Amino acid sequence: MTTTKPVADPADTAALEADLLAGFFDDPPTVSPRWFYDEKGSVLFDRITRLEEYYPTRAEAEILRARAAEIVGDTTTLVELGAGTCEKTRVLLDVLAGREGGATYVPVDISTEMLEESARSLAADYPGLRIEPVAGDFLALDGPLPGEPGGRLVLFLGGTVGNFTEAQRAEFFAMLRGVMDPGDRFAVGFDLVKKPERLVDAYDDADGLTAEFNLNMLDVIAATVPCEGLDPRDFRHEAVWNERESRIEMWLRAARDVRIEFPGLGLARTLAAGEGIRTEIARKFGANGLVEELAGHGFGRPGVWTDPAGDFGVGVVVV
Ligand code: AVJ
Repeated sequence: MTTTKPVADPADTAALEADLLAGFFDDPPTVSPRWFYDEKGSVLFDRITRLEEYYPTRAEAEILRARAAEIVGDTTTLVELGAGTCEKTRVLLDVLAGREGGATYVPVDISTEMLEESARSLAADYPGLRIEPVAGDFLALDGPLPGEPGGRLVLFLGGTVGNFTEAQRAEFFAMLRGVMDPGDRFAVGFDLVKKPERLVDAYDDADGLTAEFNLNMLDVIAATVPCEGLDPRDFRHEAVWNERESRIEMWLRAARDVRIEFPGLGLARTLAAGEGIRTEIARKFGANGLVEELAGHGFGRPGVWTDPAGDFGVGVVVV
C-alpha cells in the first residue's frame, strides 16, 4: 500500500499530544499557538504581517530602524529567540556586523529548515559575522548561552511575549535570568493597548488571512496526531478583545456539534455548536508594564521605545 499523506515527525507528534493533554480537554479547550506554524501557516503569517490591518510588524520595524545602534550597543553575541526568517533582524545585524573584533549572531528557532535557509542567506550577506544557528525550542533553554558573558543581547521580537499567560511569562523570564550573566541585555517587542476596534481588525482582517491562519491549525493537528472527526469546515474563526485580561483571543468556534477522537491518546471530546477552542491569546501591555515585570525577575536599567504612533513598544533591560 502506498500513501501520499506525509508522515509527521515523531517528536512533533509527542509534543502535540502533550499539549493536547495539557489543554484540549479543559474548559474551554485550548491549543498552543505553536501549532499555527507549519509551512502553510508560516507563509500565511508572513502575508498577515504585510496586511494594512496588522500594524505590529511595521511598527516594530520602525522602532528597530530608528534605535538600532542603541539596541545593539556593545553587544558581541546576539541571540534571537524564535528568529524565523531573520528578516526583521537585519537592521540590527547591519550594526552588529560593523563591530571591530567581530560578532556572532545566534538565531534560535524550532523550524530547522527555515533556520538553515536563513543562515545560508545571512552568511552570504554578512561575510564578517559569525552565524551560529541553534535548532530548538526557545522555551527550553538550558545551560549557558553561547558567547561571552556580559556581551550578549537576547532578542525576543514580534510581540510573541503576548502569547504567554502571566504564569508562563513569569516562568519564561525566570528561565532567561537563569541562563544570562551580569551585563547581558534582553530586548523584547510588545504590543500596546489601543482601541479595541483596531486590535480586533488586526486579528480578523477583511481578506480573511487570519481566519485561514487560525483554521489551518486544525489541519496541522490532523496531520500531526492520529485523529478522527476534525474538519476545519465545521469551525469559524473568531477574534475577541478580552478587556479584563487585556488581551485579544483567537477562537475556533464549532458551527455544529462535533466529536473529535484521538485514538493515540484514547480520548475524545465533544463540542456543542457554538462552543469554541481557544488557539491564541495576544496580551496587550501598557508602555512600562513589561519592563516593570522584568524588574521583579532581576532585570534592571529599563528602557522603552515606542513608534511615533504609540502602537508598539521595544523594551531593553540589563541583568
Ligand atoms: C507572531 C505571535 C506575535 O500574536 O500578533 C498574528 C501571531 N496571530 N495574527 C500575534 C498572530 C494572529 C502574532 N505573533
